[in-house]
Amino acid sequence: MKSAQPNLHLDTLAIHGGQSPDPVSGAVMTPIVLASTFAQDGPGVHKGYEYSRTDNPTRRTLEHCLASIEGGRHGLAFASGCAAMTTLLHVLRPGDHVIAGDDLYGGSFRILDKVMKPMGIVTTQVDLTLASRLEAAIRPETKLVWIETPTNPMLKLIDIAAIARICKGKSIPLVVDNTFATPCLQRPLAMGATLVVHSMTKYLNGHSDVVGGCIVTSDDEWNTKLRFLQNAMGAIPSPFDCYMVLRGLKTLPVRMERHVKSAGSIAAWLEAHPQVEKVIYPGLASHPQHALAKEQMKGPGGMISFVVRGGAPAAKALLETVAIFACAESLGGVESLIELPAVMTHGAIPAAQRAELGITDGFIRISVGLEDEGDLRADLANALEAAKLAR
Ligand code: P1T
Repeated sequence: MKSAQPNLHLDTLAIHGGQSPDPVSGAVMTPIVLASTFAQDGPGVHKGYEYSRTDNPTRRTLEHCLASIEGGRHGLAFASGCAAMTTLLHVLRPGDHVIAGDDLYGGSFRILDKVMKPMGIVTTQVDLTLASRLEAAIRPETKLVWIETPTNPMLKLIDIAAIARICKGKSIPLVVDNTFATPCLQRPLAMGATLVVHSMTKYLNGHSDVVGGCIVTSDDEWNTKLRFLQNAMGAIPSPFDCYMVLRGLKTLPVRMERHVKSAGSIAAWLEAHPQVEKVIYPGLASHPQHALAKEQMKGPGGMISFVVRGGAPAAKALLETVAIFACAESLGGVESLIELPAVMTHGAIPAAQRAELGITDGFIRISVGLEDEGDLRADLANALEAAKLAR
């Protein structure tokens, strides 16, 4: 069976990575194998598959594709981004210490704070925009460093190569949540990260119709541990969802190009709008890490955060007025989404911590979709007019 070579370009791997026409029928698309179990010629004599929690042909194809696009040796798919994270964190033992960035998806924070902490795994959150802050936070029992970059929702950037160098010096594995950037814009493994995680729910699937997650690594030992936990804990995606993500991945590079282009022009337009107090987008010269964005990323992404003048009433009016943007959690789909992190995606973060980060009542996050850029701007202009009148 011919299979795509790993030295091909990302655009090719997104379509062919881990895939080849079905040897039985010649079907060019990966079959969805729904079987929960696989016939064995005799006890323990099988064709590589025993039971679908352990391994499944559709999932294995997706896992190969994910590994190929992230430039890793091993890919593992899970039922959600949170399932991927929870499974990974179960490698740790009571007494182990985690250092995480200070700005994380609310659900990721909740796993560390409400699931792992009661199990004796303590996390220290540090603003790692200055990589040197990591060293001061490392303890003898630090077993993992966990970062998002760009972060959710503040869009802060963390210097992956600098953090990876410090981690390597102390033999601490570095996990990078690459959900916001995708491998199209950022390759953490090539910059020294040990593991990459994704919420596949977002850009990788790209159509807001699957919840999924994944981990990619080139480390054989990590792969063995994670594969054990993937089977033992069982937080696996369905074959149908695996097929859907494989299908979505084929257009990932094309979609990312358009997300970046539209987000760039909408961010600049928002920054000039009188009703907007502040815009955060790594592609703007006003972003404190604009230089790092250019160095570390191939493009500044499709996510924009901004503060609307007028606080909570203005934000409420804006989110109730938009017509093309949907007021909804999540991101990375073909359709544009708008949300209020303080109430929606980051409600799990304590109010004081939110305030310290700058997640105020007028702080809005948008996921720029693939609609006509002018239509999106007009939709925001109309909603910003409503925000101006709100009190
Ligand atoms: O929703 P799930 O597939 O379980 O993925 C969790 C997750 C992990 N990492 C990052 C960076 C994320 O943004 C998410 C999910 N985020 C949202 C639902 C959101 O609207 O931000």
